[in-house]
Amino acid sequence: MRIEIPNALIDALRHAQHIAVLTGAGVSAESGVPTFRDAQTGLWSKFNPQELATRKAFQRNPKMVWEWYAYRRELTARAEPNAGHYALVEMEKRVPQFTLITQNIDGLHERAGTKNMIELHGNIQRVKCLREDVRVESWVEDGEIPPRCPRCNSYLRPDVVWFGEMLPAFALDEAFRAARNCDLFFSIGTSGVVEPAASLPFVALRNGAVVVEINPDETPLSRGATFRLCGAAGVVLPMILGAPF
Ligand code: BJW
Repeated sequence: MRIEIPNALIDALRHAQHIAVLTGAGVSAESGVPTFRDAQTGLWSKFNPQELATRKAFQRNPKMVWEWYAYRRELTARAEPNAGHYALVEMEKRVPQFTLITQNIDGLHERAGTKNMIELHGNIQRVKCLREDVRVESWVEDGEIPPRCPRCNSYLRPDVVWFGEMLPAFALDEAFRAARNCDLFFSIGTSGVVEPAASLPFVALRNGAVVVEINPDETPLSRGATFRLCGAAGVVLPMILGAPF
């Protein structure tokens, strides 16, 4: 399918004072990191989230959950940022204010070079203590899985946000502030079904921002977005950055 960047969008980019961008797993798909809900390749076509991405699941079967995250930690550590990640780095350089809000835990935006970034769902490369909820930088590897917190001997867990858990308060406040204050908002590579992140583009719309969706598939946002660019982030974003703004 031929994708065209509408002139009105180029105009909005030219005049934008604050761009906010929400990204989801689709942005990293072209780096080889599986999405969650895509029917054939999504992680949850093979695994049940209730068995793996909840605190209860971890308490029930800590070894299995730890190993699932260890497998994904290695996979994301090997992945490289793609053309979509790099286009967003370039976008940040071209506007007075830029806020990237990501649901991704793979750290690829940071590795690409994005500066002003909010991680809503944590980062898979970090671990924290299950009991005290504080980050842990080092621990003794004595073969026990999961390893134990050196301070309180509780299990260590990945520093990600599971279903039913609160998002980091500061990150969430900043994300909603950016959605309220931006004049141009991009929602890229997210199915838009997981709250509270899914509400951000609607907050931007209500506050008068131009909202652009980049996704090969339809989402709950598609009909309400100002512009819908139906394609892969790694193709569409470089096209946008190639436009004269
Ligand atoms: C491409 C592409 C390409 C493919 N280019 N695009 C209000 C109503 C109902 C329920 C709730 C509510 N508020 C809270 C809830 C409960 C829950 C929730 O939202 N449930 C819904 C599923 C119904 N939310 C929570 O529990 C959150 N906590 C919270 O709100 O606390 C307070 C509270 C608790 C309980 C009740 C009420 C309030 C926490 C959410 C944590 C989400 N955690 C996960 C796992 C992280 C760790 C891990 O990785 O294992 O985060 S779930 C998973 O989904 C992950 C993602 O960040 C998140 C979003 O997924 P994403 O990124 O959108 O990926 P996909 O796969 O869904 O979509 C990919 C898209 O890319 C697709 O559209 C493709 O088409 C597209 N694509 N290739 C561009 N190349």
